[in-house]
This record gives sequence, structure tokens and C-alpha cells, in this order.
Amino acid sequence: MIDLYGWSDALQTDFATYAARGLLPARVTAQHRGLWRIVSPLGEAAGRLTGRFLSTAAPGDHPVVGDWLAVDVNADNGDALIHAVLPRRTLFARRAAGGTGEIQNVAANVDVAFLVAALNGDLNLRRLERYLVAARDSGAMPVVVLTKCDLLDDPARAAEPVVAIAGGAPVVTLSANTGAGVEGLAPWLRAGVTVALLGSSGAGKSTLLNALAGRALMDTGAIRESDDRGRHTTTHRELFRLPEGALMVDTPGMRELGLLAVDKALDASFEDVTALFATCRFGNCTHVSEPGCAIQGAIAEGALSVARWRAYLKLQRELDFGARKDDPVLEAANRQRWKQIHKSQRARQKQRLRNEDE
Ligand SMILES: Nc1nc2c(ncn2[C@@H]2O[C@H](COP(=O)(O)OP(=O)(O)O)[C@@H](O)[C@H]2O)c(=O)[nH]1
Ligand SMILES: [Mg+2]
Ligand SMILES: [Zn+2]
Repeated sequence: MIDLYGWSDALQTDFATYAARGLLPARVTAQHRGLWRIVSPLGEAAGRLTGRFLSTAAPGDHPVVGDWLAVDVNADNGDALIHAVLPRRTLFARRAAGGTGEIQNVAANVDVAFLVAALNGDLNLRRLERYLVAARDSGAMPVVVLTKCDLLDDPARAAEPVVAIAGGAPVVTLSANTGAGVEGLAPWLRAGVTVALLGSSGAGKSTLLNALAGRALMDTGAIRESDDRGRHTTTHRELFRLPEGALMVDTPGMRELGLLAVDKALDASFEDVTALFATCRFGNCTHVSEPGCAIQGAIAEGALSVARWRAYLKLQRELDFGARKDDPVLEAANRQRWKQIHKSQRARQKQRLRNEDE
């Protein structure tokens, strides 16, 4: 059962100490107030945290959708007690709205982040840049998904500015309504791969999920429009199994995506900008008015847009501010996470090269 939800031999190895205590592995598929819907080898169940977990864990350690757990399932009523959250391979988090700086974990163990935006209306490049940084920082692979191409005469042209800011992330243009372009997502919709849908409300996330699933798993804006009883759209996060075997997490739109990334994730998303720094005449160039500044030069030539340069500065300021607010422990954890991500990336790369050799 949990094999269908992405359980792997590597996870089984990590689980050995819990298995020895008689606990079962389980994955979080949805989260409600103080209650988690989980799947374990015994099927679906409702899980609660043990008293010990509640009294010792920080809120950041509480389970979120996508987490792997060690649980104890009560054979009589099927309820589960959550003893532990297994180490997270990736974690998508944000600074919550309202300036409190509170960190909110959104989804764990996501392999691929679909950053969903509608091609029609106001396609906001600055917002996408922000999502790209957050996705890279989570450890997941970002893929930009541009929806509603059926509403445009020339969708490829509308997608061009997005390709320019995507920092090498794949960009897929599609329509969930007509099915055009949906096959472009196939490389990531493989068995055991966890994909998260992220993006503004109304972008078409739930419609895409339903189209891929072949049935209405989540309410969409379309239902709300045709139903005057006011059924609402996505208000919670939930993980579903698609027919091809991929796991997909739908999320409600986030009005604000406060960043808490490390500089590396920002730089990876803005390689076109950061590559210029090395070619400024002065090593300590502030890129404002120094002679021989490569940034100002690129802007003058039209090779770099002022809007993109400003976006970089804005996100960097936000990160500096965030880093100061963070406690050092959190910052250290963040860096540790990056180290691990890079390690596994290197391992994957090696594996790939080895496969090519064979
Ligand atoms: N024309 C068109 N409309 C779409 C498409 N995908 C979604 N929509 C509409 O966009 C609105 C918002 O969709 P929804 O899936 O609820 O967005 P979400 O908030 O991101 O989950 C609804 O009215 C959908 O019918 C599409 O591919 N083409
Ligand atoms: Mg939705
Ligand atoms: Zn400069």
C-alpha cells in the first residue's frame, strides 16, 4: 500500500530503528486541526500526535502533507498515534503573511514543484521569480506550468518572457480544459514521484489535478461559479495518487510567499544576473554607478532588464532581513539542508554518468 505512495528501500533502511519498536511507516495525505490523514500498510487512518511528541517537538517539527511518519495503528478502531516524523528529503516552507515572521511548512518530501500560473490576464514574472527561489530552496526541482493556453492566440509567444526568467527550469504550456500540452508533464508524472502544485489562487491548479486524475478530486473555481450555494475552492492541502502512479499535492493559493531561502537558491534562480558580477571592473563593485560595472552595462545594452535587476535586489534584501530575524539554529539547519541537497544532487549526477557509461 505505501509503496504506491512513494515508500522506497532507502526509506526502509532509515526506518529500521522504528520497525524494531514495532512501529509502522505511514505518509501524511492531508492535515486538519490536530489531526492528520495518513496511509500506512494497513490502509487509511486518522492520526494524532503522541503526548510525548506534543510536549517535545517544536511546531516546525509537526507533520505536514507529504511527511513520512512512524506510527502505531490501533487494530480495534483504526486510529493511529504518530510517534515521529522521519527526516525530510525536501521541505517547502514560507514566511507567513502578516509580518510576524512565523515560518509555515507547506509540504514535505516533494520531488518536483509545479509552479502554476495562468497565461491569460496578469502573468506576473516577479511572482514567478519568487516561487522559483522558494522551490529551489525547498530542494525540489522546479517546473513552470503555464495554464489556460486555450485562451490565447499565440501562447508560445506569451511564454517567452517566462522562459527568459526561469533560470533553466523547464517551462510547460498547456490547457487543462482542452488537454493541449498536458503530455508535456509526462517526464515528471512517474510512479513514486511526488509533485506539488504551487501558485496563486485561480491559476488552475485544481483543474489540472482533476484533469490528470480523470475525475473531480478537488473543487475548482469553475464549480464555485456555477453553484450559487457558494461551495468554495481549495482550502486545504492534500496528496492524491494519479492513475500513472505519481503523487500530487494540491495547495490553496498563497496570497503572500514570504521567502526564507538561502542565497544559493536566489543565485541559482538569477544566474544571468550573478554571472555578471564577476565581470565588473572592481571586485567590490556595488553596481550602482562604478565605471566598468557589468550590471549597469548590461542594462544600458538592453541585455538585462531593469525590472529583473530590481527583482533580484528586492529578494536579496528580503532574505537579508529574514536571515537577521532567524535564530542561528534555524539558519544552521537551513544550510545543513542545502548541504544534504547538494550531496544527493551530486550522487544523482554520478549515477547518471555511470548509467550513460553502461
Ligand atoms: N479556459 C481555461 N480555464 C481554466 C483552465 N484551467 C482552469 N481554468 C479555470 O480557472 C478557474 C480557476 O481554476 P482552479 O483550478 O480552481 O484554480 P486554483 O485556485 O489554482 O486551484 C476556474 O474557473 C477554472 O475553470 C484552462 O486550462 N483553460
Ligand atoms: Mg484550487
Ligand atoms: Zn558592478
